[in-house]
Amino acid sequence: MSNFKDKVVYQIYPKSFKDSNNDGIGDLKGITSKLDYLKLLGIDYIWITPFFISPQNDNGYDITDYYHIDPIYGTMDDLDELIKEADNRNIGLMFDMVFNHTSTTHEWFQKALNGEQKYKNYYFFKKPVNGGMPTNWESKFGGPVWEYVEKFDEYYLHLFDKTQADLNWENPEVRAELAKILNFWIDKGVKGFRFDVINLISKNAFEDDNQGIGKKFYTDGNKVNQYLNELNNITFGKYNDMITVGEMSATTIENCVNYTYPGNHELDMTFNFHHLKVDYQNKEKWTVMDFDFQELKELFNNWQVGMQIGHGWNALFWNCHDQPRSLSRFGNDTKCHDESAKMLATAIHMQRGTPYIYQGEEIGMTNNYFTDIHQYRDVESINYYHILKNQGTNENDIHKILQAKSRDNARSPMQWNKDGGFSENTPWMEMNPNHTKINVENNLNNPNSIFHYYQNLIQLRKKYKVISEGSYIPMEKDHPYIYAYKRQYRGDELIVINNFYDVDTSIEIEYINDYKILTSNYDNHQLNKHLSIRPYETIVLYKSE
Ligand code: TEU
Ligand code: CA
Repeated sequence: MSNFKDKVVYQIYPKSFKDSNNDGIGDLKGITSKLDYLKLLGIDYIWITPFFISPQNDNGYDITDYYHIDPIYGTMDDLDELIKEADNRNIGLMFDMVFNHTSTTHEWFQKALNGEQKYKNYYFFKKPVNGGMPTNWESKFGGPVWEYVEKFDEYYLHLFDKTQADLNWENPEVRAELAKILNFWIDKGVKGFRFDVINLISKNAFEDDNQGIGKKFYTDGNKVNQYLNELNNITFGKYNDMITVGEMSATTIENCVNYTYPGNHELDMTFNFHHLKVDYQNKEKWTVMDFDFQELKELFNNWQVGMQIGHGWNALFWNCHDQPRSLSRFGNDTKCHDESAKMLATAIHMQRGTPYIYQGEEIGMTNNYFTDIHQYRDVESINYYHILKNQGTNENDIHKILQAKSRDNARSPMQWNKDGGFSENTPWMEMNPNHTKINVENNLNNPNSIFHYYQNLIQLRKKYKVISEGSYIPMEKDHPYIYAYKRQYRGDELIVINNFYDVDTSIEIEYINDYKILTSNYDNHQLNKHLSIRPYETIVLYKSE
């Protein structure tokens, strides 16, 4: 466990970050070439999504070989150089460990298909039940979770794509193999791990789900804490400078406290996604709806307070490679582009937890608004295009849904300059045409840019312990436009005020003259007890005893 409270993590989706050899696909050398940019931003860690050998059906979350780099991303020498150059800049690398499943092209699965019992036991092969599938569960990417293998007259389990077979963690040999992979990368100089859907690894029972799609039988399962504690003890937990984060699907506060309570020796922090479902109509992702602001505030307040009471720790984020761009979703990506980007950044970075910045967020990248299915690359988006089509949804409505919800909104290439600057070749996915204006170069040249605002937020975290260590107290719970909270630490206090709407509004602040402004996305403030707040305004007030 390292001190991760005053750290900031930057997430890189390597395929779309920077292409060094002009084949249209981002790569490791591309990342190395941009380390100075990341150093300038001020981040401490880079989480890189998987670049291991993979058929790329799910862009690398389907791994064939956890020890080798996919040639599209470079070589082991390129990786060694990246680790060394990052280390020279005091930046640690976090690798993404996809341990719930492997690709069906993995040697273990291939041996299983050849009938080797040892390897069949690495996965879940089950006999048909009443002549059909073992359970009625549905895959996260649509369709059933069971794939039939004729020669065994058995099905194997895949919670995600049918080329991503779930590993059987009950089998101690599987756990030993996974620990070996972690230790291999630790020896290479890796400083942390992000664990993919790690709360799905313990399957409680294989029964039909009469109310849902099967989640309750494998989410936060009975043995997940035991498995994580075991991994911790024999791998990263032996070092005092490792940072770990678990991606938790459909989890609870109570479970995330257990995963991150320091005395449990499991993980440093967890991602949860509840705040990113407030624009799901009837809990259904593939719908279009304005976000429910009151629900968003309630979720933030409950998670912030709940994790604090339990001494757990949150990973703070709006964006990742699985989510549409927050600026298009919770802000205003046209008229109030810069203001709302800065407001959203503040709302998250001042919370109790460790902030994660997803590539392009720091320059205000937006959704892509694709209009043709051929512009999409993501397996989930393409599957749901067909599912919605089969349900009779018209083409136009399907596009509106994908424009709002597709993961590809986050996966278009990084916008380095007015010409793109990602690659000299046609990129694997189209670049957003707004790169002519929204790009790194413009951000670096403008002292008031979103980039410089993020840079300042990171510097403030390093300077003020109340940001990294303070307690969290909700404010203005019922305000229709404002999300506000206090942070307190040993006589220091912050008041963080965020207007989520394109409206003028106000709030009352007692003893406002005791405070100074730490940061804001507007200037010319009049600090009155009755504080006027402009559209998408954010203000952080600070006082010290
Ligand atoms: O994602 C887990 C997950 O359940 C969701 O985020 C999912 O991708 C989608 O949003 C459901 O609507 C992780 C990875 O981050 C993702 O990229 C992988 O596709 C997935 O696991 C499988 O490994
Ligand atoms: Ca390349």
